[in-house]
Amino acid sequence: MGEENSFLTATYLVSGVGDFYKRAEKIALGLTVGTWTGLSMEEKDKLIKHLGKVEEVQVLPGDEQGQGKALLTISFPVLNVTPDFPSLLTTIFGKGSMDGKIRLVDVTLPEGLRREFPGPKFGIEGIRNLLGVYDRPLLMSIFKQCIGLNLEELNKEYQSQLEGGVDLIKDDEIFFQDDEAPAIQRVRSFEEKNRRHYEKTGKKVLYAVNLTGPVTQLADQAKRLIDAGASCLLLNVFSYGLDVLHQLAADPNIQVPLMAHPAVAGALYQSPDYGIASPLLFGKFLRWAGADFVLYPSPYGSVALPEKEALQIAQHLRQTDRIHRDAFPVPSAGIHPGLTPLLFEDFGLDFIVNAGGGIHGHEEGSAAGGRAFLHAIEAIVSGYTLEEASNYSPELKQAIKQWGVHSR
Ligand code: 1AE
Repeated sequence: MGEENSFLTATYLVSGVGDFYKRAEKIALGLTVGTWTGLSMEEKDKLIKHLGKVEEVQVLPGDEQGQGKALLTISFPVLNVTPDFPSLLTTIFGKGSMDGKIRLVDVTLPEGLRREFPGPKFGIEGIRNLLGVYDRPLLMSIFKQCIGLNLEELNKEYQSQLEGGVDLIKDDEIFFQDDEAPAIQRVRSFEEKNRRHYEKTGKKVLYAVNLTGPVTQLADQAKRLIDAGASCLLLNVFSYGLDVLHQLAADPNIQVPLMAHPAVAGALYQSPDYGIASPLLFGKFLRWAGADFVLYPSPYGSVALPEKEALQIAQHLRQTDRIHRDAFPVPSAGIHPGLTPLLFEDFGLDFIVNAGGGIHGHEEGSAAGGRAFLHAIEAIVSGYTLEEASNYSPELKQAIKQWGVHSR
């Protein structure tokens, strides 16, 4: 990297007994130039510019088991890293991630280093321009029944999702290469449907096809899908690693939006004492890596995140800075139309309402499920309640009957 006198910082939440300042010094030394044995003075002098430094030790109230807690902030010379996630993560949270109760809660990068990460190619404005929708949260439908279906059956499902009036349709993340309906054929077929839908209704729709396969073939597969007409790519980013998203986002031949799915991320963020905090993982890291859309658990529904964390993620993704475009928060899982008022209250205009079961589980079918959501969203942004809107929308009325309306 070669940025002399420039530092990145990492903040850790640690728990345990003992001297937290000493623990911070051990991290600063152990993750940079030192180890558990001493080094010669001569080497120390030479290596001083690579040494980590304790910036802050903030002792927090301990827990009921008598364990103390503290936030430790360490600065690392930018000289120590190359501008990629493998180097960054190994430096700040490599071996140290296994050293007792320690959780990485925040990272700040100096501007020069941050610029080396691609960030989203489209951002919120770019996506809205692609879709021509500016005045409401977007609506995305998730394919639910897909494994084991042939192309004809999937075509029918796609068509009914389109007819529901959604803005985006995404593959389920568990849908991999499938002989009955290979990704290339799905793209050709669904994008043709998108084209016809646009001719008929004037409405544009993006299809996020699941980008899967061995990592060494991923960029080529992405290009094949784009050549076949793909308008958006879905990536199980945590199964592959953040650098894979980074490389796709930085690839000049990949000029479609990238959607990051959170599969496997629970193993990284769920523990209060270990792993990586969700606002950092989904908010900062995925934006730096280049996701235009970030799916993550909403504060409500079947797989939930604490509200504060879900809002912090959205804040990181939508922060305006001169370096990276913003990205769409997609708080997901177990979403149904009766949750739209709460979601709108929390996330405002620039987020995506994303649903699988809440669309396909509608008693009148998936098209009605989509319309119920759309009517709910349109009502809420116009200042109506769902109950009021349901007088004009039988689809919404039915959805409310099935799942209710949620308030705080
Ligand atoms: C947090 C990810 C949500 C997701 O991937 C998914 O498939 C949700 O489905 P539903 O809406 O819960 O049926």
